[in-house]
Amino acid sequence: MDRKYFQICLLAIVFVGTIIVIIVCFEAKYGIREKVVESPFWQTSVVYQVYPRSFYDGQPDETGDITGITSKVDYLLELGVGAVWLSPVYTSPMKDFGYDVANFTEIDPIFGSMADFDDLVTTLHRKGLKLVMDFVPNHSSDQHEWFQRSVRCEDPYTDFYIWANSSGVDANGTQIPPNNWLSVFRGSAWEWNDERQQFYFHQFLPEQPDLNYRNHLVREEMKRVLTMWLDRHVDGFRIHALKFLFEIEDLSQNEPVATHSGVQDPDDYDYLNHTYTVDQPETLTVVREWRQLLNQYPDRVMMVEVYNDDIDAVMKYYGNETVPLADFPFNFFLIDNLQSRGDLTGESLRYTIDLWLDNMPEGKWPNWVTGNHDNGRVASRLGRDLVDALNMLTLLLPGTPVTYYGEELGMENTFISWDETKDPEGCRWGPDLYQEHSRDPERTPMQWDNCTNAGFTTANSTWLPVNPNYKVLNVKAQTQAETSHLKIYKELAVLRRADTFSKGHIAFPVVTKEIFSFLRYLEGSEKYLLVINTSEEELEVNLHRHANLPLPSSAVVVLRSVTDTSEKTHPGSEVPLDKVPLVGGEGLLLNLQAED
Ligand SMILES: *[C@@H]1O[C@H](CO)[C@@H](O)[C@H](O)[C@H]1NC(C)=O
Ligand SMILES: *[C@@H]1O[C@H](CO)[C@@H](O)[C@H](O)[C@H]1NC(C)=O
Ligand SMILES: *[C@@H]1O[C@H](CO)[C@@H](O)[C@H](O)[C@H]1NC(C)=O
Ligand SMILES: *[C@@H]1O[C@H](CO)[C@@H](O)[C@H](O)[C@H]1NC(C)=O
Ligand SMILES: *[C@@H]1O[C@H](CO)[C@@H](O)[C@H](O)[C@H]1NC(C)=O
Ligand SMILES: CC(=O)N[C@H]1CO[C@H](CO)[C@@H](O)[C@@H]1O
Ligand SMILES: [Ca+2]
Ligand SMILES: [Ca+2]
Repeated sequence: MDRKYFQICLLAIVFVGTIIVIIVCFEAKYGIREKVVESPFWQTSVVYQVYPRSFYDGQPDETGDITGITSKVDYLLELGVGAVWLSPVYTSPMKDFGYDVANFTEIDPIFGSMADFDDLVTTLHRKGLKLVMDFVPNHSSDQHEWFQRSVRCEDPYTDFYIWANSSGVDANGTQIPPNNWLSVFRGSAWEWNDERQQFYFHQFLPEQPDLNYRNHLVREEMKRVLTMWLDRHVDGFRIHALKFLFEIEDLSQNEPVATHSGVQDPDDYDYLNHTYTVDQPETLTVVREWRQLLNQYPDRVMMVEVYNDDIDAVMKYYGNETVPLADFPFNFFLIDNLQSRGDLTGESLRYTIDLWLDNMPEGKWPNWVTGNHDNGRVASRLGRDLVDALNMLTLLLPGTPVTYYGEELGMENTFISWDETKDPEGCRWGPDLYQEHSRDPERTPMQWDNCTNAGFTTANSTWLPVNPNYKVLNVKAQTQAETSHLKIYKELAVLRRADTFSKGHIAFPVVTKEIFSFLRYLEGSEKYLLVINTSEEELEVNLHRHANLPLPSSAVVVLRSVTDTSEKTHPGSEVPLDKVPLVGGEGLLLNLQAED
């Protein structure tokens, strides 16, 4: 080869190489800066709650476990969710199914080992999914070593829990508690301990003594717990029963009787007005400490569980621009305000959605919850016909949807006989009343296929009975069907990544008793209209007649509920907006094309 030609080639290669190096360096320096402004994962992901006892029994013994979840990661990936929130897997005597933790830094053998846990985290991360742990700070199990040592007054554990002297003995020689405070699960919140000769306080079961957050050593220990999991690469925490963290310091104060509750039974939790035992201002100080701890790690989430009818009390947990606290407190209003079909109208949906959006502090991020391990299944609470509409609603509203396992299939409450009842809250109410209180019906095994035990386990039985409808209602059947709740859910999970949904605005063009609708739009992007028929009747709606903003004359169907089989609303067909046919409970997603 010509020597000169060779030199030119070499020069050209060096030149191109240099350019590439410059580009790579530039990308490394400024590309990272660009990533900082990317949305955090918890804003772009659907959060999917896995109740580990009931998801999949990988090591078959009737109860689901961590290897079971790991073996189903591909299912989660195909479903399109971005983060798994794992209900507690910590060492526990299971008096409250894991919400009574005996060791906050250890995995209970029923769920597997720490190696299994690490494997789950690695597998999820490899597939681009996140893992959020349940953190249960208010109380430990009475089997926790701290409590055992506190009973024996061994320092520094003596004041790790809330201890108080008896205020005397009654005629029968029974110790009288220091005040009238009640447990959420009925009766006095004080339990006498013979060994220490004092009462200890428990907001929940006697086997769940409350930790004493007025003791800074407790706060330090719990921060060590968080750090340990963060160092194990978990992507954040869902914080359990947060409003119960602090009680007032003066234990001689009785709580006042609730004036308007209508409750006559003095052992019922709702008999008292809990002014001294929930939502104390000190709780926010501790949440602030946890926030600061999480901020030392990149892209971690803090979601908090605060049940309260008072929206302002809930919003406080967001903090504000200067003092950020949780990324979000769970929005339970879609559950609380819509307890049964009778509560559901276009107007009540609008009210409930506005309640959150209008009260949320500036710059914060909304979230939408329709079910969890403490509330009945959507299909049973509101109606089977509404399953798709509610998934459309939560996945397409601005904010983060939180889906309880099985809701993508429209799983239903399972009847559980008194003999089979496991939930302590159900058990405490006795055979006549347990059905109103037990949370077992919504905790039954995930329905994978139509094999024995719904394909949940190869063991002979399951810890809670499988819903008998599993033969037709299961993942396999819904994957094979032409249309199904599962298929709609998957399409929604993809669709919501579009700019219109992730960044767009919202408007509510038509809201009547029967009809709820919202519009999602963004300049330069597709415009979508979700229309929901909240009634049980088939309707033909003239959207123009009720619209509070201009709508085009027709729109194209993107998705519809499985219950709608009409030719007119087949996906891809054009529907005139003055004649929109909807079956009862239907959700219809339309693409509004620009008017010519
Ligand atoms: C919790 O478990 C870990 C790991 O087994 C152990 O090292 C630790 O001492 C336990 N902590 C308590 C307080 O029992
Ligand atoms: C509780 O009772 C013990 C023994 O009677 C007494 O020494 C202690 O001071 C009392 N504690 C409080 C807070 O009253
Ligand atoms: C004392 O015991 C009797 C019999 O168990 C019971 O009926 C009564 O209510 C008890 N008295 C008090 C003050 O608890
Ligand atoms: C509880 O007390 C507060 C004032 O401390 C009052 O505003 C509220 O209405 C009371 N709630 C009930 C249910 O009695
Ligand atoms: C933010 O919250 C903190 C703590 O509650 C409070 O001190 C501060 O005034 C608030 N700032 C604004 C701008 O509301
Ligand atoms: C709604 C509610 O109170 N949920 C939980 C509160 O905490 C107890 C004790 O850990 C749980 O049993 C409940 O599920
Ligand atoms: Ca198992
Ligand atoms: Ca507490």
